Amino acid sequence: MSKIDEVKAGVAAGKTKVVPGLVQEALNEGQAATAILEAMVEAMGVVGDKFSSGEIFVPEMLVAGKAMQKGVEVLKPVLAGEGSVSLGKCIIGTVAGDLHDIGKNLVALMIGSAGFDVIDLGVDVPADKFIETIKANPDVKVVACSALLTTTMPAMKETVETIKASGLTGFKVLVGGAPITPEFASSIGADAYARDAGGAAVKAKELV
Ligand code: B1M
Repeated sequence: MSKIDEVKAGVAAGKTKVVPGLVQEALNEGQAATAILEAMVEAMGVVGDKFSSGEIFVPEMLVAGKAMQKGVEVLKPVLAGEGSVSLGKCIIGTVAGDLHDIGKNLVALMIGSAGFDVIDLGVDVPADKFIETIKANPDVKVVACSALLTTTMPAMKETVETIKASGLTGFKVLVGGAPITPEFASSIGADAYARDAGGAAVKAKELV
């Protein structure tokens, strides 16, 4: 089994203590950080499929998520890059009712490494919290909202609509997450949609 496959298997099995070492070994072997990250994302896909088919349950999904987060910690310095330019502030959060943050954290990491100062509001962020933070940071350039559940898509809609109706200006709203489509993004009035973390960083740069 290749080191990358070992990382993938370790994440899928939720081996939080082993994964960081495997990720470091894969880096030492000369594997690209992006390839290692891709393997971990694939592992989460496997975990999701097993959850859907009733083979595993929430605790296994949770521990796999933790293993991935531990692996990402090792990759962070490599993925983050120099970050010497400043493109302004980006406020990011996972919308109300949604506790998924692995993808949002990757988006924050990539947007940060693209040169933005990231203000991460975490998960389960109500629309009012976005508004309050925008008011406290009137120079914000991008407001980024993530949602991972079909059931929290309405919360994303409410968030974007509340932000747009607030009259606050000077920034663009970027949305994304597994169930979000470009059509949904434009239907709720978002300024931009990105499919993945790398795409979010590219889009955020285009928006300023
Ligand atoms: Co949850 N979960 N989960 N879960 N979970 C999913 C999302 C699910 C698809 C699994 C499945 O059924 N196959 C399913 C949703 C189904 C649906 O909505 N139709 C699901 C469910 C049902 C649930 C619960 C309801 C389960 C339950 O309790 N019965 C529950 C909900 C809790 C809540 O939020 N209120 C729940 C809970 C959890 C855990 C807490 C156990 C854990 C999360 C841990 C954490 O995040 N800290 C968890 C996990 C780990 C998953 C899966 C397995 C993995 C998610 C993940 O981290 N993927 C997931 C299955 C899957 O994804 N295949 C699943 C890796 C990550 C890098 O990808 O998050 O997609 P992703 O992010 C990508 C893109 O989406 C995009 O870029 C990222 C990186 O490239 N992106 C953006 C994300 N945000 C963006 C923002 C942008 C742009 C791009 O711009 C701003």
